[in-house]
Amino acid sequence: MFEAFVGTWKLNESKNFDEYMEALGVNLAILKMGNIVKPDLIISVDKQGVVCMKSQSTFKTTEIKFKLGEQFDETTADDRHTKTVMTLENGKLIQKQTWDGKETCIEREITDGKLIVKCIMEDVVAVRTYVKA
Ligand code: ACD
Repeated sequence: MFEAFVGTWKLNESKNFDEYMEALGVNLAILKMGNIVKPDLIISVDKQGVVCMKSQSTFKTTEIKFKLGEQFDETTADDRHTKTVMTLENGKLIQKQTWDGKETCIEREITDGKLIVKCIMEDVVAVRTYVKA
């Protein structure tokens, strides 16, 4: 089931991402970059079940490695230091990040061959659509 996520994806569309970054408390300079940048998302998995998720752009590149269900330390593109856990629920890859008593959730699912990314912080939802490179 996870295999559907594997590959190289390009950002194609982004809705409400500025509001999401604002809700996270991202500073204005970074927020402006976040609005412009169109990252590639490269997802792979090795034989041991370790998933690598790399978000690559001219502005910033981040990489996380994790096993489903196992908490790890993440440093995000906007430099939050979070405790993160990834799970697969009904075909959705769910990323829960907690830091400073706050929580955000990033849900990824494949719909019509596209990778739909929903970024949720309290009542704010951003939707970003990636297509296969
Ligand atoms: C995606 C969305 C995943 C969102 C996760 C974290 C981003 C949070 C804040 C953005 C901060 C800085 C962004 C500036 C440029 C980096 C490139 C965008 C990062 C996804 O995976 O699409």
